[in-house]
Amino acid sequence: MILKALIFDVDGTIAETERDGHRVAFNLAFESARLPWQWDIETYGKLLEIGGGKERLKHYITHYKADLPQKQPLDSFIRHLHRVKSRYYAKLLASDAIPLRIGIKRLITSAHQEGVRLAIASTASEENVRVLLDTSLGQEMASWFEVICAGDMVKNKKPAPDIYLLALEKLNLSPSECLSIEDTNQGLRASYEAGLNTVITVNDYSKNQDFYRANLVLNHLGEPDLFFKVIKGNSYNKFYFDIELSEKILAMSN
Ligand code: XBP
Repeated sequence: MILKALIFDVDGTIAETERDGHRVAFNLAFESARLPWQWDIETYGKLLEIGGGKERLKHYITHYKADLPQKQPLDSFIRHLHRVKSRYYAKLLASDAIPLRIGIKRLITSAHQEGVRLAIASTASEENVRVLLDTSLGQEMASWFEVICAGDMVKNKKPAPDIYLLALEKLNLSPSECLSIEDTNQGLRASYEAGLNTVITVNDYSKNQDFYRANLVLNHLGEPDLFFKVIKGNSYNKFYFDIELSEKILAMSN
C-alpha cells in the first residue's frame, strides 16, 4: 500500500466550525468586552482569507477601522480577546452545536483499522483543535491522531506550506505517501506547496474558490448510503470516499 497517512485540515473539513462556531464565539467575545463589533456571515467569509484567529482580529482592527475601547498594547489586547473567544468556542462545542461533516467518522475509523496513520494540519490554535477533536470525535478516536500540528507551531500560517511540512516531518513520511483533506483554496495551496496530493470537500464559504491544483473536489466525503457529488476530478467509480479511493489517487498521481 502506498498510502501511509491521511492529514486532515480541521475547520470546515472535519466539522463546519467557522460560520456557527468560531464566528459566533468571536461575536460573544466582542459582546462580553463591550465592543460594538459584529461579524455577520458575509463579513466573516471575507475575514476567513486571514488564517488564524489572532491574525484575523488584528486584520479587522487595522483594516476595518474598528475602534479599541481604551489605549492598550494591541497584541496583548488581541491575546486576551482570543482567550475569551476560545472559552466561548469550547462551550459551543460542548453543547453539540456543531456536527461532524458527512463521512468523517467513517473515514477516520477505517483509516485506524487499516493501519493508515492520522495527522492534523490546522491554522487554528492547538487548544481549539484539541477541544474540537475531543468533543466531536470523543477522546478515544481523538487519540488516534498521532500528530497534531496547529496554530503557532509554525511562523507562517496557511497558505504557506509550513504546517504541512511540519506534519510530514513529525510523521517522518514523504508527501507521496500521504493524502491531505482540505476545504479551502488557502489550505490547498499550503498542501500543494508541501508536495501533497489533496482532496477537497467544499462548503458554503469555499464552494466558488479555485481548486485547480486539487486531485479531487467533492461536496462531502459521502457515505455508503449517501453518495458524494464529484465537482472536479476522477472518483474511479467510487461513490463515497474511503481508503481504497485514497490509495487509487496516490497510485495515479505518483
Ligand atoms: C481555520 C482557521 C482558524 C479558525 C479560528 O484553520 O483559520 O483561524 O478560523 O481558530 P484550519 P483560532 O482550516 O486550518 O483548521 O481562533 O483558534 O485561530
